[in-house]
Amino acid sequence: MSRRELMQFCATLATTLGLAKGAEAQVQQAIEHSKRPSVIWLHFQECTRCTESLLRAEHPTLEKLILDVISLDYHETLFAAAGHQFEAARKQAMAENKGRYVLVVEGAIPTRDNGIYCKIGGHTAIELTRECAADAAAIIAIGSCAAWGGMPSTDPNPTGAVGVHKILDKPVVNIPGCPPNPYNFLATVVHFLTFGELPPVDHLNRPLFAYSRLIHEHCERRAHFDAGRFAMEFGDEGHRQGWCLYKLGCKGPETYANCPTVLFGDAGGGTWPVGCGHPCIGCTEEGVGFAKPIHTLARVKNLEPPVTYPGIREPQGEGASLGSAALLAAVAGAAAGAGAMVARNLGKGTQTTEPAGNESDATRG
Ligand code: FSX
Ligand code: SF4
Ligand code: F3S
Repeated sequence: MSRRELMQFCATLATTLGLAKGAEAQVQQAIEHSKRPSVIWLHFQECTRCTESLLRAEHPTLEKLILDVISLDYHETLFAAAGHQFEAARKQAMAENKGRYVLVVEGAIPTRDNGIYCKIGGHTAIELTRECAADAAAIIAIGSCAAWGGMPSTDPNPTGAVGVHKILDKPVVNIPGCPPNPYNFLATVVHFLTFGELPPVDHLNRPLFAYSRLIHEHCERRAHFDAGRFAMEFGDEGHRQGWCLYKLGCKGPETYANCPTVLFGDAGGGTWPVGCGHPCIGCTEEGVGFAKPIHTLARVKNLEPPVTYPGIREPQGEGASLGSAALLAAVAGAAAGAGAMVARNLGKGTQTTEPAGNESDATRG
């Protein structure tokens, strides 16, 4: 990784973690001078999109991540090896890095009938997870499947799928999302590398830097929610105008995640579900994602005004600015796109026209 790329990577992750100004130097110091942590990555009941999502991270790209930041010593999707050679690599990495490696688990663990519904090399997911967790320094459950069961645990849950923490008696950091944002994973690993411990978590063991706010608090359509402007059908005038998707079933008001600020795919502004015109389905949130029908109205948990919009009169030097918008945009490597998106919101007028069929006294949960 070039020096410039490394500095950008450190600044991106320090911002994602919400660290104080100047902390990127500490992150950089840790990455440059620490031994790359060994990472053992297991796959169980899942669709592999968590890995696909990581493959699409641009800051850094995956090969730079593997070669310069971590030592990915076992990964069933990315390894060229197979069979006994492959299993030997896992055993070797575990022995050489005993007590120091990071275990990442992707996918849910089937528990019904002694876990026979997911086996690798003749061992069940339960056995493999417990074996690898025993000498791990830190355990990360990536994706909603690993965090709380996700899609495989959907009623009637035929395989008895559960999250990783249900079968271990060690702490597990959960990074839910289907798929989760790769920068939330990378920032968690870099926090471990820089400070020697995993980041602070909430009551569901999710890192606070990523899951302490509702999507609804940062959504670029929030002004439309507050003004009662809703899309009522896909493709109607309100939908075309980019109005709030609450009445199409958006679960942003009851889902904790940083999707609107970190974005996906390093492809510019608006690249997250709601930004693309689809209601959030609450994929990070147990009891919401894959549990509540997409069209049902969300339970609005918090009606506080969003923090990413300026007040009418901002004291000089505080509040949202194009500068802070650019910083947020840099997190997703989307300076031009997201910066433009926030600039658009800052300059938005107070449109009052209702689309045909919209209700003026809209119910808000
Ligand atoms: Fe699950 Fe990840 Fe969804 Fe898929 O593997 S969280 S089904 S994105 O791939 O575990
Ligand atoms: Fe955004 Fe959904 Fe909240 Fe509307 S309901 S403001 S679309 S998160
Ligand atoms: Fe998932 Fe909603 Fe984010 S569907 S990706 S939590 S916007």
